[in-house]
Amino acid sequence: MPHPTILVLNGPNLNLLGSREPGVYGARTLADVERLCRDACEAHGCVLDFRQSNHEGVLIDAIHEAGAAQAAGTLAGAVINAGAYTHTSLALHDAIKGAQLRAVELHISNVHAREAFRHHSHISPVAAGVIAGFGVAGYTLAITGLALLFLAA
Ligand code: CA2
Repeated sequence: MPHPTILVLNGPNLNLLGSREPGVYGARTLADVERLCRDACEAHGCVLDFRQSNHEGVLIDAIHEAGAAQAAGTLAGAVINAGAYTHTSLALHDAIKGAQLRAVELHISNVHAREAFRHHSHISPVAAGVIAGFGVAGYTLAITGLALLFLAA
């Protein structure tokens, strides 16, 4: 499949990146992250679809859409930073599983070195891989990992 799409899906509050909590999430904005992702996708011959929503249902719809595109052969998979929904959302777990989406779970911070309520993820059991703690460079790592998984499939 020439130039498959990679979806990078960002959940709640990630639109605030770069404006607050730079000690935890760094100084780069979501627009900066989008540029990083575009470069990483181009390096792997893929096309970026970059999204952010603060609404669980919008994220679920995007996952369903991505699952259908993956089944049709036009999408390699998705990098998902579900934000705090990672720790709460059975609905996102069910959406990824139901859509049979190849997903890499991504966190900017090392969630395991933070509060106990961030140690459990509803996404991990349905993710192909997990990356956490590398700052926004983790998006590049996740895209590389997803491209490798896609090539190996
Ligand atoms: O480390 C990550 O990427 C997280 O997914 C970020 C979520 C957090 O709830 C997860 O436990 C770990 C929070 C995203 C909110 O991002 C902000 C960025 C700047 C200022 C305020 C929030």
